[in-house]
Amino acid sequence: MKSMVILAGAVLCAGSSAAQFNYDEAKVPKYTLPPALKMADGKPVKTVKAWEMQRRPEVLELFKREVFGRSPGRPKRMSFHLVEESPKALGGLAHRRQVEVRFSGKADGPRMTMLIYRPAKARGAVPTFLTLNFRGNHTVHADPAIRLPHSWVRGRTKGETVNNRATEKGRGVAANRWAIETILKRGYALATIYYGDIDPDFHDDWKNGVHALYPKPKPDGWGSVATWAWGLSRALDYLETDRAIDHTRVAVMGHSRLGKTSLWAGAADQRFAIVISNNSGCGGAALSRRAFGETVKRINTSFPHWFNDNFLKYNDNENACPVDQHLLVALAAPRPVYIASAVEDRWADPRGEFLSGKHASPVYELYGLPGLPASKQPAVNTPSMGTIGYHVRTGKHDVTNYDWAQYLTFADKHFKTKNKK
Ligand code: GTR
Repeated sequence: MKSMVILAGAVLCAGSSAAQFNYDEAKVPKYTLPPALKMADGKPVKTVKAWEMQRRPEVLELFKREVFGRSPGRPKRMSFHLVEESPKALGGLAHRRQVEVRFSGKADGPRMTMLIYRPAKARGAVPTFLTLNFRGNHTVHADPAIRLPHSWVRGRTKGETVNNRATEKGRGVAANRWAIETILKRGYALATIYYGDIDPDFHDDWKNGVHALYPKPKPDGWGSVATWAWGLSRALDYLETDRAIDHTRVAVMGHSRLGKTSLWAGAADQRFAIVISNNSGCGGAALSRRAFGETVKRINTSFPHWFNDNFLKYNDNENACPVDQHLLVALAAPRPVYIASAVEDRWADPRGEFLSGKHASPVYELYGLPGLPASKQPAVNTPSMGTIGYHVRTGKHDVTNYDWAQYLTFADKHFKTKNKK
């Protein structure tokens, strides 16, 4: 891993300053986006069939080859183990399960632990938000029964980790990002996994996490974002076996690098019913060609392990890339996608995130669905919800109760959940 200092939401490498990045709308370069509804050879795409049979596979392949990398399928020997369960968690509000997914079937091999809370009183299978977390399952709630992660963890506060192992000090430290009680009261389950269980977030040349099970990839092989997304698909493999969960109504949600991950998970695996990107920025919902805030070159330099090696070709050369991020959103069609920005999160280019939703809309319209209804970027704290939803809220790079409130409303609308608030 390169030497770097991690600040809230931004990484500054030694010797660089934020001044070299553009935050001026007037200085956004002129660009032409690859059209959603035209094949790479210029042939127009006029029907859902042509989108699904020709253009969508073409775009998906381009993202695999040029951006995120190719992932393997479901491992043959993968197994699921219920390691803990309580029908009366969180003061009786939740039924809690902790499930270990052993990727090679071995207890001491690469594995991830999923924490699942569902409404204790729910009758029948419930819709679910599936999300990765940054600091360990035990950080999402003060619940003392949540297991500490077994994997490498980057501590953020004093004592949260010792030698990159999580400690009790981290319990509940990220709870303000997880509206767990609200989610449960609205009739949804929440399933979460520590992302480092799948692949620890540093560049180690594909040795740790699940990469240990596979040969070192070629230049178009899976980077960490694709690997985390693969882990989400494996989580969904488990959820398909859990009768308390409605696996046909799973919304995959993620913040920041994990928002990039949820977009790619939803693109690569069409079993996800709703895709939610929270402040995902460069390599996520933001259009790369705008080079506003974080750029392709910067992200490839700070985080060489996130994307595949082919993506390096587009450093300072975004226009040469055969895809841009509106096409990542379009890969979710006709499933609903929600894109959330924050005013102070300029590094992630809120306007570029909005424009991705806008430019993905023609694909939804082909299906006879509204894409993103707003013609201009909506005012602050004024969500626009079609089959694509968008908001820009006040505040910084974060996940807030406001964000969750919109995701719940959006999920109610599309899952047709009957809810008393
Ligand atoms: C930043 C990175 C962003 C975003 C963020 C995060 O430093 O530049 O692309 O992913 O990290 O994931 O917290």
